Amino acid sequence: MKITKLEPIILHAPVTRGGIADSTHKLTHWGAPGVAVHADNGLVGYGFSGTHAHLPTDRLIADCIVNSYGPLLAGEDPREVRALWEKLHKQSEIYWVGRAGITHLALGAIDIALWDLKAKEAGLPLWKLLGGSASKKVEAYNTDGGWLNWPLEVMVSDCKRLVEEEGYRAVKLKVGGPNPKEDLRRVEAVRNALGPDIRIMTDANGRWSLPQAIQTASRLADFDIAWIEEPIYFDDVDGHRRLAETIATPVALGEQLYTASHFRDFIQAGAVHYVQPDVVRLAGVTEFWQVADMAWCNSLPVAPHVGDMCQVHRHLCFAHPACSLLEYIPWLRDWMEEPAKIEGGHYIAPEAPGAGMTPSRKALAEINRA
Ligand code: 0YR
Ligand code: MG
Repeated sequence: MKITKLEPIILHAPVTRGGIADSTHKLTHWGAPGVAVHADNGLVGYGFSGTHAHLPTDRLIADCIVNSYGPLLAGEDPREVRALWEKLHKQSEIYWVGRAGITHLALGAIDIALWDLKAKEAGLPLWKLLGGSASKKVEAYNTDGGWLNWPLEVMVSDCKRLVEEEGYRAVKLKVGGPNPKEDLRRVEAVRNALGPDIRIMTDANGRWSLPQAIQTASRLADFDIAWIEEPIYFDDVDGHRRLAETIATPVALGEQLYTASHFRDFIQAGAVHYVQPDVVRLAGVTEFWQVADMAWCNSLPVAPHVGDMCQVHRHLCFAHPACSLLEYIPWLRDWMEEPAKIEGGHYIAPEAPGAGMTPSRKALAEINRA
């Protein structure tokens, strides 16, 4: 099997109720800039990054995929994905300008597309190619009921519906709003509505200073929260270490970290409890696996962040021993050939061969080709 052509793709999918916000981000669409990698046997591999649908930036990512990395892939065998990852990763003209950011997101999308081809060629869903089992329990927690711009009553009724009608046993609430007392009121209202047995995660998206985080996270502990996510600025290793040593609630982070060595720094420092790598921010499946192994060796659970809207991560969770809990956000549900499926609060193992990012026919017809 040989790579014949790379085709850029940009997909922008509307988010729930026309717009969501956390303490730091506000968006109306989820962006999926990526690539279709064509092979000489007719198979097509798909891989996408995850963005806030900023078209000029999405074009840079798609352009980097096709024009910076593309020529290095012509004629190569996509089944040699780890060797190709290494070849692209050590391309000095490219990493000279970016060992994180656009070039890294581009590499991630390519790596996913190559794993997709490898799995399609083998006729296997990626989780099976990676040695996983469909009988493994992969629990889903839902983030889509807890946005910071949902009025309190809407948030409470959404969370109740997710638990009582859809079967989730865990939901995530955004905190880090302008008034910390309001954060506490919102979490308390959801705790009272859901009762003591449902797990509630909280996510401040990097908003707080260290003293704010110590104060508010300590008070959130009254509502028995499962973790506090990104309490302070994303890159602050020592701040998270000090926080983790100070508060009783576990610290979760990783969605903004680009590289395995970045994760190594947080893990070695004792600055993270729940490790949240994202296959679309790391350089794909290949680097995700490096991080998950590292977490596993340090007795830390991996609960991936779903910049891929869980399409690829569900495969990884059925295969990697560190992963048994996975976020769920539904924004690509209407665009994928085999959207993520959850029953009774657990992921169903996908059946189609590949890595899970093949757009539906309808989506392909509508997609804005970059
Ligand atoms: C905006 N999940 C997150 C939104 C989400 C963000 O990017 O999707 O809140 O990525 O923090 O844990
Ligand atoms: Mg988060």
